[in-house]
Amino acid sequence: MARMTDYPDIIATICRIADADPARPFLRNSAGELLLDYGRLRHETARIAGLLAQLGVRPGDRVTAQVEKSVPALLLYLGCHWHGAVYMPLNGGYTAAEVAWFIADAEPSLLVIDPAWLAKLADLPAGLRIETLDGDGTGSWIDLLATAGDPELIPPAHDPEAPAAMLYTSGTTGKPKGAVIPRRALSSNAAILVDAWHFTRYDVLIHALPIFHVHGLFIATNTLICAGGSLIFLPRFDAAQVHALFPQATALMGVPTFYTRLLTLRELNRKSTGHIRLFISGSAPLLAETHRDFEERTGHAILERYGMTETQMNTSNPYDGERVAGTVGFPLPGVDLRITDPATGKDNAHGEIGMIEVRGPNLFSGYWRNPQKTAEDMRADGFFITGDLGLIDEAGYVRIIGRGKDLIISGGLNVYPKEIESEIDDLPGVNESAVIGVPHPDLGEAVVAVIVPQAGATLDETAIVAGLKDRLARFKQPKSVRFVPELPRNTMGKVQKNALREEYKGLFQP
Ligand code: MCA
Ligand code: AMP
Repeated sequence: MARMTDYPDIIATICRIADADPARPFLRNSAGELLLDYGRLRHETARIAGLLAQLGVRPGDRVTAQVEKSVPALLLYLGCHWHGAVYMPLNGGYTAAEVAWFIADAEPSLLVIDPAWLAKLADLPAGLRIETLDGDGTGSWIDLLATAGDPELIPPAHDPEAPAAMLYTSGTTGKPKGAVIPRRALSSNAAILVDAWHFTRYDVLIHALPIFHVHGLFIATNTLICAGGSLIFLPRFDAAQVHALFPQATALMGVPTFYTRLLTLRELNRKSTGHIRLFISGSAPLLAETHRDFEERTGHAILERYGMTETQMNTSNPYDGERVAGTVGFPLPGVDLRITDPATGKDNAHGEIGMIEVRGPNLFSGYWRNPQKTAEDMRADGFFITGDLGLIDEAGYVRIIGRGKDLIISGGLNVYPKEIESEIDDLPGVNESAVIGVPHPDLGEAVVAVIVPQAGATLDETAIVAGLKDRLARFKQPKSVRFVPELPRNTMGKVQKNALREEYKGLFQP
């Protein structure tokens, strides 16, 4: 395994490039205008770090951000990284109740929030400093920054094990857990991916992912910084816009929905993608069919990789060598991966399905204030139990076969059925419910609720949708609601979700 200290810190890399080549482009908008070069990137990042110190935010303190994707939002992450504060991004789709819970749990010293979302929040902790940041780059945070003095352009030294970020992941049971990600996980993953995916300073990545998750925030951003390349920074994914930008770019990172939506464009072909050297997919399974269709139309074999919030990236199909559809490739350098018997934890022989476990510098350091959960998910020899089931085939490729955890991935976003079921069960007239994921042509999987009404109650889909509206983020809400007299159960009384998935698998098929 590579040593933890072998990887350059992201901030040190920004400073190194800014010293050598300050005018090198870092960020452009969709019109091709240069928004930041590396010199300016360093300056702006340092200025935010200076302001954080001025506001009394200490290294190790959490800074929560619930903001639209924007350049100031990206810089806030990097400013926290420079200063040593723990960046904690939240999905803008979360409801007020969800956000209140995250804030109470994380106890941040600063909340930077979109004013529209702030208006919905009640009962924020007294003493919490709140600044606003609008999607158009205005707000009290920007006003404050304008008053900050000249920044110190030499960054402080940080322990690679110091926490850099905290991202919440839900669970099959109980409340969400904050995965604490150390600096070392970010820098090691970025350095390893630059090599694995052959990124150089000449690369231009189309950045259309949200920046509240590992994929868009760390994998896309840190890897390009580490290579000294640049980003075309888009507020969201729009297939036609992304396609129109291909001649100006060399790479795209996305979730499978990006590729299924690109495939709906008649103008997608070899010529239109001729300038791109690499298409990467992850966060959810890429259908082998999508991989094949995309290759047929464009000549590009999408490179699929596999990661998690707790582990950053674990495996990748090869850059050179065959990118095999339906697999996530080989463990990345420095990452140990094994398949174990989920019941005993013993190593499985090659070819058998079991629990995927990983170890390496890419791992998180534990769940926030939850040593018990951390201990449950970590083996004594340092392997993390991913909750994903898979096997290693004869050629050494890792195949993800299913999930040991009850999880739906819709358009690359995780939805934990237990959470949705609890909300549905609280609605008037509901006896019980089961929430499942079924195949969906656009989102990969769609959330479906199967509900047993209470005796005598008359329920309809509209009532359920209305009841959930303010209680769950939009992406977690069922795309279809079905009513049944009872749920299928096995002899132990456990709901047979497989039977439900089988029954409703055609719901969204054309
Ligand atoms: C939006 N909606 C969704 C989703 N996104 N519903 C279910 N699943 C979704 N993913 C809702 C919207 O609120 C809207 O509701 C309706 O569905 C249609 O929205 P649409 O305009 O089609 O959506 P969109 O804005 O185009 O977004 C779809 C998207 C987006 C492009 C797939 O969700 C996206 O960028 N996903 C990527 C997520 C990601 O970065 N995942 C990485 C996490 P209404 O009509 O009612 O308003 S995993 C990770 O980081 C690990 C480490 C890894 O391996 O990478
Ligand atoms: P998150 O908790 O948001 O980090 O999501 C991580 C989960 O996404 C993993 O545990 C996998 O279940 C899933 N995932 C990520 N990449 C892939 C992939 N290429 N194929 C299948 N599942 C994936």
